[in-house]
Amino acid sequence: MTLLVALTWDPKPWVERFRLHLPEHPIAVLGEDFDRSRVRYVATWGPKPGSLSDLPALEAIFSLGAGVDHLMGYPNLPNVPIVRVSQDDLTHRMSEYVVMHCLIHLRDQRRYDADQRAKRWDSDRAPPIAGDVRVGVMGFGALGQDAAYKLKVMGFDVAGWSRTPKSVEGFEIFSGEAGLDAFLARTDILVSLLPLTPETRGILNLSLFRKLARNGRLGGPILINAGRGGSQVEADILACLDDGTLKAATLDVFEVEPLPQESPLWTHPRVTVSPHNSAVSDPEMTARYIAGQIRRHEAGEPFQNVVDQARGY
Ligand code: NDP
Ligand code: OXD
Repeated sequence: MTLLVALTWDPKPWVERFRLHLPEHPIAVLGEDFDRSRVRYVATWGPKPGSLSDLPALEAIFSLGAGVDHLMGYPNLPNVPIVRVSQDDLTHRMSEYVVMHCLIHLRDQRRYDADQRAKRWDSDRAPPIAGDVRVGVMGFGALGQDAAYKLKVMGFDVAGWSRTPKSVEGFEIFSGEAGLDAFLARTDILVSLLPLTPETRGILNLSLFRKLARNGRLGGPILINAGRGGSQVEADILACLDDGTLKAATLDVFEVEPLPQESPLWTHPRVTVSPHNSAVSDPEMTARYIAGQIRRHEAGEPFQNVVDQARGY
């Protein structure tokens, strides 16, 4: 029985890796000829409307990333488990990104980059140390927790915010609407690793930025968003950068992707842009992970990292 690869990007490297790691399963590619009645699994990112219908033997859909917002709005989504990626390779990539950008802000590296371009030797500045800086991680799940541990190793004072109350040794964790204001009030660098759901759409907005700490050591609050662009209101980010509510923003995700050429974010002196690649899904590691999940399922064990469709993540 078949694994169908349904992608909006070049499926070739994925098909090669799936053939290697699932030799017992024929691999079909959306857009080529295949027998729909034999498709047992789909591995997908951004499937085209209609591509997941008429698959009577379907047992599971694998999202090729950690986020599943690309599937949550899909019309007539088949009623089978959706399994998302949650594995070390992707998690570690995200933590690298988060730690790197927190350190860049801590050490004011963008200013030293400008000094270098201007051949300016200004050695008089003494940055705070990590222990003086409070990082707030919004979304304290698989990615948020790993990033938080690594930030803590660097010395940052880290807290988390999640939807439901939780206790993770070594961290103060705030939760829900009730905990949000207190979480923001102790945050100098706000890192969002939230999934995009109806509750988190547009949450990174003017009213939230105004609640961030004003007494921090970095000269103003900083936003790092590597969750989803739909969670941020870009007009508010720009307005807050201009009126000093935010000192700087590092954005990996955007309301519209690719970021339109005319977006002022590209050239804003206090915005750092990356092209939604803070934690890419590596075909080799992801195919291995999905093959492992399929083997578990075929051995009668439950899938791991199944999406709760009512929650939306
Ligand atoms: P998890 O499901 O493990 O964690 C999600 C976290 O967000 C949980 O702590 C959850 O709370 C919290 N959360 C969800 N909704 C709310 C809410 N309304 N209020 C407060 N907290 C909320 O996901 P991952 O950590 O694996 O991934 C997170 C997201 O990162 C993905 O959904 C994706 O959008 C993004 N991502 C971006 C990538 C990139 O390249 N830019 C790469 C990979 C992922 P609770 O613990 O209570 O459930
Ligand atoms: C993901 C992503 O969700 O790359 O994995 O955005």
